[in-house]
Amino acid sequence: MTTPALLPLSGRRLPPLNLGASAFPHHRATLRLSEKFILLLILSAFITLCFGAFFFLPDSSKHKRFDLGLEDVLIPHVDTSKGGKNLGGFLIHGQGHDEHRHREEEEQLRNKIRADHEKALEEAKEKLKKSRDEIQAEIQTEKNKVVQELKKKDSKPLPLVPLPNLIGVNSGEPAEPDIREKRNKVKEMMKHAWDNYKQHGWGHNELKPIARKGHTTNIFGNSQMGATIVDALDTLYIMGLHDEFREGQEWIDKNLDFSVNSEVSVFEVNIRFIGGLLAAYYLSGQEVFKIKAVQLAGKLLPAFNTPTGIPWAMVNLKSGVGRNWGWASAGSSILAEFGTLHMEFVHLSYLTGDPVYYNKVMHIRKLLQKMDRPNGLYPNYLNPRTGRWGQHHTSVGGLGDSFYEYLLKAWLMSDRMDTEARKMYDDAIEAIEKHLIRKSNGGLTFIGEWKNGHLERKMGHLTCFAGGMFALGADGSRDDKAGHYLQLGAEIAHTCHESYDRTTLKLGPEAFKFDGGVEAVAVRQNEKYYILRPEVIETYWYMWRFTHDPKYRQWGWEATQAIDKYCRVSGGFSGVKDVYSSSPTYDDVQQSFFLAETLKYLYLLFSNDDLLPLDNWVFNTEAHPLPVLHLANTTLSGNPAY
Ligand code: DMJ
Repeated sequence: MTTPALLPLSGRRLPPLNLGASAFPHHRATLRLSEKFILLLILSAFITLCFGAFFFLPDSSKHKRFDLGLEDVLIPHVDTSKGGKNLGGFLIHGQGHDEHRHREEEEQLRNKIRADHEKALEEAKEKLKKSRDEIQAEIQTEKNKVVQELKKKDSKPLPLVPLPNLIGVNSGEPAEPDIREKRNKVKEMMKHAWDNYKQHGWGHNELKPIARKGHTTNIFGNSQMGATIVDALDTLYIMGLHDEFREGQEWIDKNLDFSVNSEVSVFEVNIRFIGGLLAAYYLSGQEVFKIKAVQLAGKLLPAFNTPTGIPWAMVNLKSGVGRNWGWASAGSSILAEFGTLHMEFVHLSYLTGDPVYYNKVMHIRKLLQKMDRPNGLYPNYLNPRTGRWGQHHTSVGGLGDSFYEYLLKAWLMSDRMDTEARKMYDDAIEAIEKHLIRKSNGGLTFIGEWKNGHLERKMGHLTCFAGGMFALGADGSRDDKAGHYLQLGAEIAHTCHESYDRTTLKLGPEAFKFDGGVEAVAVRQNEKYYILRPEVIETYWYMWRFTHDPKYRQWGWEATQAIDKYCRVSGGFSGVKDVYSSSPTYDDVQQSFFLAETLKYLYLLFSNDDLLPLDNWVFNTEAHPLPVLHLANTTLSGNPAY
């Protein structure tokens, strides 16, 4: 006979105990009694084992409690000093009734835990039966729910503030038929750019007009944030393209989402998105734009968490982690980037009643004010950890440009109350005139760049905006030098026009030299491109507004025709790689600033001055008009003394 293998309670399997004949082969007759005895012995050993197990096994309730992480739930107030006994992890007060009640509660709780546990197991089993796609769809639905909840939370109404007096939101239709015709041509170009973006790149940041698909660059991160839609909105509105404006509004309302894991440029997002949304809000009065602008601004704020308060160049919209461009001198932030936030941030504080935005940009200004400046010039690089300048490179073009522009515009936008900004502008312009502005041998005024102690006689297309800036700042200038600055603006406009006129395509190169017999011409191959930039046309427009000299409209028309002839393709508008070549090749990018700025400035150039008058509107650096704020009685800093 073979007894079944005995399984000990510990779970360790013992070898089978063979108690049959084969175990005691020579004692069959005499073993009968001892066989019984052995069986009795085994039985009693088994019973002893069972008893032992009953008394000495660990308290399972303890295991449950820790395994499920319910310590806090099960013993909410363990205080043995008050005469209670802590039995097996549960606090029992006194004896008898209390003890009984606690046992019942304990039992109920256990049952509930068991039931929850089983339910979770069942759900997990059910989940495992589902296909990967089904599980992913469920996860997505859950995610969407969370996003919707967050959206609801974020869309809470902002405080009502009186809208500034909005003057000059009208058609601006010129009386002269030939000017009207030119303006209509610009409007038609806008329609061509928009329609193709809509057809081939809708929702993407930009359009590739040749490949006919969406395009993006690292400044917008890796998400489809519809940069062209946001950047183009106010141009559509000003041109009276209201159906297109509504399409854009609808997309923004339904799709523009900033809770994305995407690293964006703080500066670019501020000037294109926040500026674009604020302008669309002021022009149309549609709340959605204001709400989106404020949501986005909240996502940029973590970029300011640096030891100095000088923001990082880039921020991840989801994690809030910031960093600087790898190419920037010694980990620096860029002057034109952290110095081009003021206009939008002042408006954000105005519209929300929250001083946080205003305080951030005023902090930057105060810090810059305190710093030593070599020759009175602001270097383009500043380290946000140490607060020290990086490489001593000063430019009114790339890396520096819009910092100066925003000092002037901060003053204008404050209804000329922000005299501190005006003073900083005046000081900076004086130093720039002294150290960077020169006349070429051929009599062209140009603005060079200061690099480690010497002047580079090269001017960028970007620098050409300065003609308009000098004209805009002429009124109110120190020592009443208005005439001088208007003249300087005219000279820069002339030089920049020459840079266009001396090319084959009549479009301006990215950078041009005044050196070694060369005047206003690009020398290096990688400086010969034109990427639909607005700065030269921007200066023509300001000069037109301040002088009404017809040559500015003429120059603007030359540029319009050149763009239409050489940059237009059937899928939109593209930049060209060489403005000196009669058979140019395309870069296949329709930049969002082409719709925001280039076409807007052209349209305004052929409109009446009462459309967005410069006494009431200030254009941000991406050509988004923001109204002048009459701040005399308004507190932006949270300090009533402001
Ligand atoms: C625009 O995005 C803005 O004008 C910015 O200030 C500098 N350059 C581009 C267009 O060239």
